[in-house]
Amino acid sequence: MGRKKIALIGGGQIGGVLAQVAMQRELGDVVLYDVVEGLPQGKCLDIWEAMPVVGSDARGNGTNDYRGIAGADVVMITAGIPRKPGMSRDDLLKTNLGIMKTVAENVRQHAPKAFTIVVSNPLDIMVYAFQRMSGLPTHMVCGMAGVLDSARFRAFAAEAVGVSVEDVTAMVLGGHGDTMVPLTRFCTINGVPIEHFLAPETIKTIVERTQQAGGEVVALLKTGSAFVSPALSALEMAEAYLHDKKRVMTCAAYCDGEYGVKGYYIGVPAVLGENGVERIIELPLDADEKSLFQHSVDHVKKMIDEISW
Ligand code: A3D
Repeated sequence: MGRKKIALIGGGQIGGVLAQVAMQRELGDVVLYDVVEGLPQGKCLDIWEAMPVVGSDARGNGTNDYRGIAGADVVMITAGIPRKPGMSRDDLLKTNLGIMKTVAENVRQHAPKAFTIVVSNPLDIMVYAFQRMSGLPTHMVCGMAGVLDSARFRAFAAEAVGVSVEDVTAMVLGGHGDTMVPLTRFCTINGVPIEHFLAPETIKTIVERTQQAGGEVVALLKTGSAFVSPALSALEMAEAYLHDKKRVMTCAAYCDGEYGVKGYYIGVPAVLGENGVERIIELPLDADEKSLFQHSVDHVKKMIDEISW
């Protein structure tokens, strides 16, 4: 029995970290696909040459040929182009939907059994588009956003309380963006509600910082967006699938009536294991949480319904 095969579509900032950490942890052998000639090959060669230092026998291959992803167990998609000067959001969306169509057709052709994790933005649209364009089973396709948003919330909360990040649990639901819903009621320090440790104003500051955390990094970097935290978050999800962990993670999952959402992908807590998204956990949201969640869902639906498919 050989190692698992992990195909990464997009060899940019996130793709590079995904390749490095997946190989370092021996999660599987990596195939890194990108349209830019030499980029995925160069990154993989560099990472592979580092493996003796960290004691990993995982292999990494860069390619510009989709046949390289054949038979992958996991596919992670970060392909896309960032907005260029003078380009409208609509133009960007059109271009990136075009890219997703090619990706979807090739994953369907070469790796139809894979568990696919979409990372490309706008996340909730891209994961919907990938599933729709590939026709792959909805439970085998999901999007990464909630794990990252929750990780950010946990980092800020742990720092404010003065405890280990390991002891903070948090859940951020809804779409990935300004409308995300950090559920403070379900945030605990080793089971003890966060309200026991922090004043309401402090919690509010943490919620707002979480909602704007992506932008905070962009403003500092200036030439790109966060790439280490999204990569590690996506890998947690891949690992839950590959090791059949049954982890409870917030991810953009296909809802078929759960939370009153039918036929769309949205950030909800789900169990990830060998069958992909095995089930969605429905939390008893209170009236305020429900209305914030609904607002987020409506925002995602509106964007999807405006696209001429
Ligand atoms: P970047 O470094 O630009 O990498 C994107 C890669 O996609 C580049 O190497 C391109 O060459 C490649 N690419 C372009 N067209 C194609 C194509 N047709 N087929 C295959 N590859 C192609 O970006 P990044 O790695 O920093 O980010 C990747 C995506 O993730 C972007 O859409 C980001 O907005 C998104 N992102 C999402 C989150 C979430 O939490 C959901 C966080 C951060 C970034």
